[in-house]
Amino acid sequence: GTEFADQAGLSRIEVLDEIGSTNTELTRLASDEPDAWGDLAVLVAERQTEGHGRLHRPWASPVGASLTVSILLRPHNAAGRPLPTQSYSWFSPLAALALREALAQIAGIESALKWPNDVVVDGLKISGILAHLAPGAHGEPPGVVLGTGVNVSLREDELPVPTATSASLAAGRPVDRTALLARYLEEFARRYRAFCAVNGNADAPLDGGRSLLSRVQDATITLGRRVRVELPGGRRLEGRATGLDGHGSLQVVEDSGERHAVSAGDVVHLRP
Ligand code: BT5
Repeated sequence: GTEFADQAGLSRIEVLDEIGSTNTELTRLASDEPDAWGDLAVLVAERQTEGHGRLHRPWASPVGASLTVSILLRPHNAAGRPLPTQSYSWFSPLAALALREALAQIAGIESALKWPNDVVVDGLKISGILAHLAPGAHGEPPGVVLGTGVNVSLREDELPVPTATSASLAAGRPVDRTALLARYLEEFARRYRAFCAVNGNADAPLDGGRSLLSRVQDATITLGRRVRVELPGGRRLEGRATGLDGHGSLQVVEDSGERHAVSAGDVVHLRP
């Protein structure tokens, strides 16, 4: 644990046998003991009994077949100043890119991002990511808890919804859960440090390479498609998803020509 944390650049990693929700628990732990977790801490559960997604929707995680992990972030730039909170919307796409890389390396699977927070393989959901604010330490701005659920070795009959798949189903062979977790955390930590180093600027080159915005745009299969978007209040939009703006909002152009920047909602990909 500690050795891996040091090597991956994490401040702490803990594994629990069983918990309701790693997101809820890590938020609680971080507010009870603000100094005990550091700036990039990880909580993993062997068994998660009350996992949730957005809007209190349930997240299913069959025991032994899923990864359920939460990451506490207290983002600071190179000068030690807190990152602007506007940059926080980029943490979940950043995590999705890291998971995509881990799935490619460990399971040989090609995956993509579906806006706003899914990782999909051939259109089927293999992972969902849920970010929310966490209490900041000592009067600092809030941190973020970033939860990831990954379907690692669910069999066909264990899939909770018809739109789901698992890594082992997609790869057609067993996938090592621990190896996938380790690679995910390494890939995440590296990208996250690079993003903090540019002060959370999604347009800035990362590690001398392309910007986070352009990497996320390239990996997101929602872009360029016809979509139906259900907004949080229940209103619906239909049109073409043309891109992401600097906050990670989805730009949608309706047939009438009216443009929208959608910051939250559920997307259905429509046939052209
Ligand atoms: C998400 O929500 O996809 C975010 C899921 C985050 C889960 C992690 S696990 C660790 C941490 N602790 C938590 O309590 N949560 C996080 P959303 O986009 O709202 O999607 C939820 C919907 O996905 C559900 O309504 C189902 O339709 C579907 N779903 C549930 N379980 C699934 C699964 N295992 N695989 C694929 N789809 C699933």
